[in-house]
Amino acid sequence: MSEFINGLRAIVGDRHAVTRKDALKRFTEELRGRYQSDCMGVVFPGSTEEVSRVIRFCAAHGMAMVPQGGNTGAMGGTVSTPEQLIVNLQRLDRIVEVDRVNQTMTVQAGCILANIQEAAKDAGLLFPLSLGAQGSCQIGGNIATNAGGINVLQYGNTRDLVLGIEVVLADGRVWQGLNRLRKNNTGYDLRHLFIGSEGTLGIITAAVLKLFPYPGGRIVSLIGVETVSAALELMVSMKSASSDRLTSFELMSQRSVETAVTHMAQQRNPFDRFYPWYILAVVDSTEPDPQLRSRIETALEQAWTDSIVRDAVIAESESQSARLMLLREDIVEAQKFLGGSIKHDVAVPISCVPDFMDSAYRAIRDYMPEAIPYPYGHLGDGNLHFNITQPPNMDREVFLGHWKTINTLVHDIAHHYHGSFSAEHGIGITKLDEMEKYKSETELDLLRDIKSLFDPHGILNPGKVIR
Ligand code: 2HG
Ligand code: ZN
Repeated sequence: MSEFINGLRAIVGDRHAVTRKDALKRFTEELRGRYQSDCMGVVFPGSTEEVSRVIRFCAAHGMAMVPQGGNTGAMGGTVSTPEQLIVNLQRLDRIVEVDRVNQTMTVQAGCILANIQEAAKDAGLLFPLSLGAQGSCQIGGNIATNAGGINVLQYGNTRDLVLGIEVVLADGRVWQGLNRLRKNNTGYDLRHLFIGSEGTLGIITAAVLKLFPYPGGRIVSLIGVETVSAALELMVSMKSASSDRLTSFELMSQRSVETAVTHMAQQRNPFDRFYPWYILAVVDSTEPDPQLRSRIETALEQAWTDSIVRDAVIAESESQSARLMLLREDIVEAQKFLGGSIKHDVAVPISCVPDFMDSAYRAIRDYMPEAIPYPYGHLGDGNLHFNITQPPNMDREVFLGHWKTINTLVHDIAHHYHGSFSAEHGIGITKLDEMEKYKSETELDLLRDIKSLFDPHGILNPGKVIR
């Protein structure tokens, strides 16, 4: 083994191939603590050329690799075994070019998402991908997992934000697909195979990202409603009042807001009582637009008159906007104060969300009456984190032992509404069973054929996405 490591060191330099157990922890610790992960070492290539040489070297030795960015994924996509090598892209952290006229940015895969957002902002532009882990996740990982976040409603998933990619293939060849064109209709679009492939088809080393005008005007509101159906009525009227400029339309349950207000020091009840559901709505415009603001106010007043809305606040300042937005972040963090939680990331057609919610609440009540649904999510995309927190008197581990059964209840209901068992977080190793259960044999055959075409010896992130 030491001969193997020495071979890697000859490629990347002594300091950039690590095997010390204490130094590996950060790369093998898994976000949700559900899986044991270990590896034979972590290698940090410093260029596309080095990634290519590492892959060739591993291929020659039959060594399986787990590509890794910021290690912030939720589905165990970067979990490794003691025989596998983690290939971490963090040294490829250069913003290569910002093209203000083309409105694109070319970046290396290891760039931290927040740094990309900053670089775009410095050029008066926006890179709209925005999610909780943005301070540490890397764009290569975002692309490999087709990350979602809170701005998908207006700008789409990562898939919609990537014009081109550079990928190192399983045999070490480099596919230079750094396309900067807005239109390029030349046969199969390979880029889309790699986006969302979770490192199973190749290692993404660079990308061309789409940028947008920076929204200098932002109207953030927090709204209390009685039902999810009312929230959807409100969405329709806010879309129209804002001329379809809704950037986020996020749903939070009473339980989640109450928990954040109780446990997070910086949170206060935004209204003088709690409501069954809350919406955080964000409307963006290039410049501050008083007319747009007054149209939003009128829409909210009308919704209040029509008994769709029970209460609403529109932020008066940037700091108030930030405070309202922090509530959405804090409800995720606050879950842990209720003990263990079993997570979901489903999507259903937006009009089916109320029925999905009713059925899912009923199924949980029937299965484990004391368990506490803690749903929230991206209502504007029909993507719900229908999370369940443990009954207060149950042992945490006993509760988490029901993970699979509770997942099945919720995923079956999403499936019934022609939904998805993974709308945002991908597959990793967490959702392998669901792939087999809910996808057709035809689709699974095609997916397996693609995997064996790109990675015939199964050395790229084996055992992830598809068995
Ligand atoms: C979010 O929407 C993230 O905040 C995390 O996708 C969701 O872990 C979760 O439940
Ligand atoms: Zn989410």
